Amino acid sequence: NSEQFNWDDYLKETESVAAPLHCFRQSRSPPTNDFKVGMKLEAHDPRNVTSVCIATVIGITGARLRLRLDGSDNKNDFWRLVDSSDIQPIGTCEKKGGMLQPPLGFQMNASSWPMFLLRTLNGAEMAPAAFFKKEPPKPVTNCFKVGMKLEAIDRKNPYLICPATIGDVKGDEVFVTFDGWRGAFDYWCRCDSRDIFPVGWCSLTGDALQPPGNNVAITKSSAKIQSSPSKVTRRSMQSPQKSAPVPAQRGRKPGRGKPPGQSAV
Ligand code: MLY
Repeated sequence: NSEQFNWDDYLKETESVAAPLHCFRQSRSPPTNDFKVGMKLEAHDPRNVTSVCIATVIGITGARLRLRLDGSDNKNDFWRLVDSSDIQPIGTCEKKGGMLQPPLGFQMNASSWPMFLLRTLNGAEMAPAAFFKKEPPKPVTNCFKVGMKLEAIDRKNPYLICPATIGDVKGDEVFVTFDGWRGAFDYWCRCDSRDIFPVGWCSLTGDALQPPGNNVAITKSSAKIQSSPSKVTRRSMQSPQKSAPVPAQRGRKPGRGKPPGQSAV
């Protein structure tokens, strides 16, 4: 499919360069993901990081796991790389002298936790220790430069990995901007964040890289649209992947690659 997003073409069209591999805290070749849906493991509660909880693998996506904490609801799933230090085999916490905790928002009475834990672990399919990979070392310095391209997790929609550009660099932090999305999803993160990946990551893991946003209807001449977005504009802001693919714009300077306009939702 020639309409599909292609990094080589996109880098040429935007006259930009990919951030070098050594900038990232990611393994050179993505770790293999041997986990299966239904397996249980221990995970730090993202909403209460000092707690180690029981989690179940709800889905597999590339080198990441979609996880849900046992005893929690289905509205707080989170994603972790198989080489994340946030996850470990069942038994690790106890071995270290710790105690498994109920997740934040445990749906039952707190007093029922010990029994819930016993029942949860009884007969559970536990992910084998060999499935957990060692977290890669931190890069020694922040070697990102403004304008470099990368693939980044959309933190508002963390199942999505998208083309992005370094918009700013400050100390150990970088400003991740999402191409074609008018700033609505941008964020600062540490340069050693596990949420950012080198160009080509998704094609190696089999993840579906999102195409850049395409707010192309919005230009300086469309002042009318700015005060009252048309249906078309709204649709293109919400889900670019559902509208007709628009080829990346030619002849633009490196950077965000899209004209200023209305911010996405
Ligand atoms: N809010 C949109 C999703 C937008 C995703 C933007 N990312 C790819 C930067 C929706 O719910 O459809």
